[in-house]
Amino acid sequence: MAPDMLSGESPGSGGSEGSPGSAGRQYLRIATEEAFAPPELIATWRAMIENGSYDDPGFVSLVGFYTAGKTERSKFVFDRLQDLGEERLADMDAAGIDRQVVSLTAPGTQVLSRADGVAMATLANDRLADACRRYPDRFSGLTAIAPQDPNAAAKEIERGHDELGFNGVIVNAHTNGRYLDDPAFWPIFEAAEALETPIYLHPSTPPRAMIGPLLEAGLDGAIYGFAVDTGMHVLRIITAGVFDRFPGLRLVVGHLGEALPFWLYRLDYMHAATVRAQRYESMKPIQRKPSEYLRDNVWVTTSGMAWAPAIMFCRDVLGPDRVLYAMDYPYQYAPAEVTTHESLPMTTAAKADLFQHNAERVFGLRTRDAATGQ
Ligand code: 1DF
Ligand code: MN
Repeated sequence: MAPDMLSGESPGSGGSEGSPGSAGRQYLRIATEEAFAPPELIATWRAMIENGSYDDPGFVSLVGFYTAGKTERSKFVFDRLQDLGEERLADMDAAGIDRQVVSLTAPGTQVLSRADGVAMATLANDRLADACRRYPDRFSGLTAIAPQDPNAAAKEIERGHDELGFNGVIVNAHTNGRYLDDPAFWPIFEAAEALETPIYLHPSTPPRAMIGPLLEAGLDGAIYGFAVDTGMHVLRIITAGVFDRFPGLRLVVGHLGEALPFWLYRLDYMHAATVRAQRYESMKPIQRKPSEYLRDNVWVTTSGMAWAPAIMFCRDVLGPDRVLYAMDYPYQYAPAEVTTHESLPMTTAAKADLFQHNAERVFGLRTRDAATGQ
């Protein structure tokens, strides 16, 4: 691993009593927003950057940076994204991570043509399924899709669930500036709801229509632009009434819900006022308050947000069963942040929920029970 990725003590070791986790921890550490990319996708992106065939400014900013490979960070990230074996496992061991829920990194297939996107999603899923079969105690997977072909995406969700043993679906933000509240995408929601499998709505750079002032200031990426776009994406899904139509649908949102938990009060107040005023054709009455969908249909992960006040706040306003651990490997491979999570002012049982049980419940993971070993 790159030495500058490490700071502070290694959290790998722990207590010493009867244990599901390494080194006698009372619980497993399951990291839930962990990225990979097949070399074929990296090569395709690289060609798109080099021949200028896709000039979306967010794509060029994000993928252009990583494919240029000029910095320690970009080299480390692109190297580790492509590994689903020894290097990744060694990094997990060094950080004390028992299991990764692995998903295709942003922007995934969503910048490709329909046909290329569908083929690439299939390839990525086959590759990830191989790794999960090779290391069943270390990796679980989410199904990659190409939303630009919603019916093929729905079929791939079924294949991922029924044949590949995956535990959810990954969608990497908007698809060419189109958001999932558009009914054209609803076969995706229909499939996920029917199979009771969650959709992880992961960010990417904002689309052309939004990115201007963010990009100008260097704020389009993970520092802030990701959250602006994906937080809005979640709100569009809520206000369009998607959860009224698909009440069993579950979304998982990273980065502590892309700041939405902090907005619950204002969202409810202003949504009610706006609906009452009949100000927008696009904002019709829905059955519940925005905060109710955010509490009942949405789970949040701590990816990139290893900060006690924010994590405790989210547990407080969403419920302790709604917040789950994530590292965001390899983008934020910071083993010291595992220690930060371990130091949260919480009981061991609450930490077991944060690190293990909440993830098992929302993704339907079957991992060995501490007491019975089953
Ligand atoms: C970055 C961060 C890139 C995250 C990611 O995928 C990503 C980054 C392209 O720092 O450029 O998943 N993240 O979730 O924070
Ligand atoms: Mn991420």
